[in-house]
Amino acid sequence: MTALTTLGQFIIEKQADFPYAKGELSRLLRDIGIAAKIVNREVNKAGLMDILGDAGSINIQGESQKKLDVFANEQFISALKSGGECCVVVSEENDEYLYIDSEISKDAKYIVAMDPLDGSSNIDVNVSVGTIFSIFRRKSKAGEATMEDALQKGIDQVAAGYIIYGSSTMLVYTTGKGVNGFTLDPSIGEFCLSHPNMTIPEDGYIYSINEGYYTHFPDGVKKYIKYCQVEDVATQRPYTSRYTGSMVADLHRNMIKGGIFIYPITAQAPNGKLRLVYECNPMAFIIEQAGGFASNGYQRILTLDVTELHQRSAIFIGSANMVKQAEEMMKCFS
Ligand code: AHM
Ligand code: MG
Repeated sequence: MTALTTLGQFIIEKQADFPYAKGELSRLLRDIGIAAKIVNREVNKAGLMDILGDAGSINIQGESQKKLDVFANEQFISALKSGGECCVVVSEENDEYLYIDSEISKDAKYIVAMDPLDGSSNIDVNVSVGTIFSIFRRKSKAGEATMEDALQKGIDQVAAGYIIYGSSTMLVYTTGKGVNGFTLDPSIGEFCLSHPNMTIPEDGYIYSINEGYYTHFPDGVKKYIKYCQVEDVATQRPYTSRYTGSMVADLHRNMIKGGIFIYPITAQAPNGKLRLVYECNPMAFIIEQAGGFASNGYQRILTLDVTELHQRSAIFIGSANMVKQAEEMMKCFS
């Protein structure tokens, strides 16, 4: 029997990868892990409690918030506040960035951007949901952090991860030195290393896109979908189509099995639907660290300029060869 490595132990062991670090990033990751367990407990109880339904408020994107979104947002913020390593939180659920103005946090070095509960419309129907997080070092030296601290390019992330609340709950993260996955063992209440050094196959046979919007897609995307559907023995086509409506679940599956996830611009969403800062960038960092690639159809996601907290982007992400091929088809029509 191999010895169990908990998330806490692993984070401490890996601190040696950052010889000049003083343990702040490790503590920050540990704080996120603690909040994830609390959110997991509530997500698991969702069907039992009178917690479903709209909280009654509308977020900046004009979407109604579910109560569990609000709960998850509060839990992560509270863990980050009490941990003291994070000075600014950017969240899908908050219109503005939140500067943590407490004695222990005001000069903290890190910024956290997050989608506390992504795919939350799936909660009502017991389909997997997820949390996505992205971590940056602040640029300003001290005092109140600025908008510039919050609006950093994806390439400047120091860590990113996601939690999938699925048939089992997993936390997957990178600090820029590969990707590792931990499965929550409910009997001991610990995330345990279950997927060391995760890599995504270079080629895949799954495509994930909301084909219901087909008529509203750009021609390059239509061409790629048709390519996926055409029979060809040599390339093992037609590919399989899988789409849950939870980005974390779709990407997690594609990371393990190989595949591409696409949310392009559409006639209704001319800049795409997904948010660059706390959905596309962290997922792009993780997938690239696993050997895959992420693009907006024309440019690497991690190099895109960030001008707004809730900026949207198209995304093509997953197995490197699939994303490159989709990019080629986008070029045909640009
Ligand atoms: P949300 O942040 O409001 O939950 O929206 C993000 C989700 C993604 O998880 C998912 O891939 C996408 O929205 C699904 O959108 P659609 O229903 O338009 O296909
Ligand atoms: Mg989201």
